[in-house]
Amino acid sequence: MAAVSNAQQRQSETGTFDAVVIGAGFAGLYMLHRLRGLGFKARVYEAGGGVGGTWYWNRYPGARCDVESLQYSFSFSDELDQEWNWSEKYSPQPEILAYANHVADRFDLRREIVFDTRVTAATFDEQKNNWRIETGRGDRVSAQFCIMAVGCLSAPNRPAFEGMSDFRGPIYHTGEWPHEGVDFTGLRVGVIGTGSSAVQSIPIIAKQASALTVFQRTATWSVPARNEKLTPEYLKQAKAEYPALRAKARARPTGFYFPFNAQPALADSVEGREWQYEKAWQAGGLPFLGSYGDLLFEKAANDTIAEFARRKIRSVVKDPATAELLCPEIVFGCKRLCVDTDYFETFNLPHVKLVGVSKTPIERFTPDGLKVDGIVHPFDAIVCATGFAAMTGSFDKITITGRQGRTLAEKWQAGPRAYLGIASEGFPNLFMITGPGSPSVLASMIQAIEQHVDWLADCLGHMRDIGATTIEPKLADEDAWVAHVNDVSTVSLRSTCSSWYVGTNIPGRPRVFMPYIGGFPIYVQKCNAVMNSGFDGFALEGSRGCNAAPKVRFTERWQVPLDIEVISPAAVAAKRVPVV
Ligand code: N01
Repeated sequence: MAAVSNAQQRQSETGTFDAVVIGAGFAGLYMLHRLRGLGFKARVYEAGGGVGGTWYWNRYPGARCDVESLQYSFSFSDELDQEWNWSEKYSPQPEILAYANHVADRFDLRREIVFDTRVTAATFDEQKNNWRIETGRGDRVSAQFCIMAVGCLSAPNRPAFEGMSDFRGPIYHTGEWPHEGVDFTGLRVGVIGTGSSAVQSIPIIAKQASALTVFQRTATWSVPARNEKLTPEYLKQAKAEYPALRAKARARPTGFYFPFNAQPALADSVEGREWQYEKAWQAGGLPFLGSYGDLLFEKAANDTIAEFARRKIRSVVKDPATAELLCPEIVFGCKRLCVDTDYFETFNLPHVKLVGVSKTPIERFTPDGLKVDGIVHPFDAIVCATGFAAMTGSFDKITITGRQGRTLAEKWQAGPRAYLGIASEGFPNLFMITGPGSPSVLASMIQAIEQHVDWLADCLGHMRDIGATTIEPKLADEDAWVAHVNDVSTVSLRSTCSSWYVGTNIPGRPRVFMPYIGGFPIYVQKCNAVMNSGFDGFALEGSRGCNAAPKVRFTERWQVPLDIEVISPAAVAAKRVPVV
């Protein structure tokens, strides 16, 4: 069915909805599906021209997910699980986008989605107890509930280098890649950044470019993906076991399943560790971090995996000076671990050069290229693989005004504050799917999204059942949760470096560990407890039966015990940081 707004000339709309959802990525799609199932009148506004969110915008060469496709997918429909066929272990971006489109079509979601429309403002009306939502295309609608499905990594970080407008060639950002693709054949290309987007795109750009220079500020840890095609036999077997795989995934702190060795690294012998690391390195991907249970808690343990990975880099990269520059000094896995295909190998190509910019930052763009340490590097095109204003960047783009005219930006000036990463005091009936303070990016995103949406669907259904007009976190409970999120993060070595997890990739942002690192099942247990207690920590107003037990329609499937074989930061922290 044609979407409401695919016609560029559509009329702006007014009207009233039960819920407005902002964003039509995986979060917005599933939220809409649940709202419709409950009989809520919903509208989704999406800035892009299609569904898919992250996967709509991030079309750079080599873009894939670092969670296996069989797990990076919705789990709410057995039929969907059975009918969709992933072609590769880590399927490429076009296939993930095709999957998002398939979901939109299969569940007939497009009729309520308005594309090419950016929400600019959302304002809470304290008299009417609803939200007024405005878009850049003149829409003025109201809704009892406003649901932010805006994504965690959706607002591109474009560092303001001097002289950018002077550069004569095109400047691309990996997170806003041209839909028609870019042909770098025969061009001199500069890439700024060495995070996941760069690590994936550099080997492919290098195959086209006549010369490629990579500007590296912080050397990155990366593990070979060992990506492979999935055979029909493998898929058949995997699908037969899908429900069990989904259940095992939910019980993991990461929300996805992989082999995990809970033993401490230092309890093993040198030879034992070498064997274990080699085995995991050959298997590839993020599970390499599951080689031992204490790698992200004990620096001495982490040093052993770091030294192994450095040796791997040195064994691949032939030029010793380049190899040393590529060897990270930070804690292994401190920033999001990269997963690559031929990243380090690419630096052996004669036309590929690495320039360190940690001590001598990029000075400026010039008409011909980039100036570093007094030297101009000439380019025909420059790629900024400089990441995102993570977790809160998409909130910043919308003027969100709550009670007494206070904006969310004002409230979050010193860092985001949200109860369970779902809602924020002073902003009744405003919800965040995978917001700051929830596992979000530290879990498999689609599982984290589904759990939030199911919880919200039950919450909204309950509010309707009891006639509640508003729900809003109590300040004391929100403060306690924010403190807990922060406390738990301190037990993880991930809190020790500068990264987008803590917001410091953007100059001037306060340093706050934003995702909840305690572990997915522990977080789910907390959410379930809040719901089962009749929304403990929230104030419900206008209801006929505040204390009524909520009817659980969708959250049932998230009643999962923590996989006790696996060590979670919350479990480690529990000795000194009680789960609130
Ligand atoms: O962004 P990043 P990304 N001068 O922030 C550098 C997910 N993702 O788009 O590290 C010079 O990681 C910056 O340097 P430094 C995934 O969760 C997943 O690559 O700050 N350099 C860094 O090297 C991932 O973590 C997948 O010192 C500058 C780079 O730019 C997240 O998205 C694929 C600079 C930014 O790296 C973000 O990844 C892609 C400056 N002024 C993305 N400013 C998969 O699933 C920034 N940099 C595999």
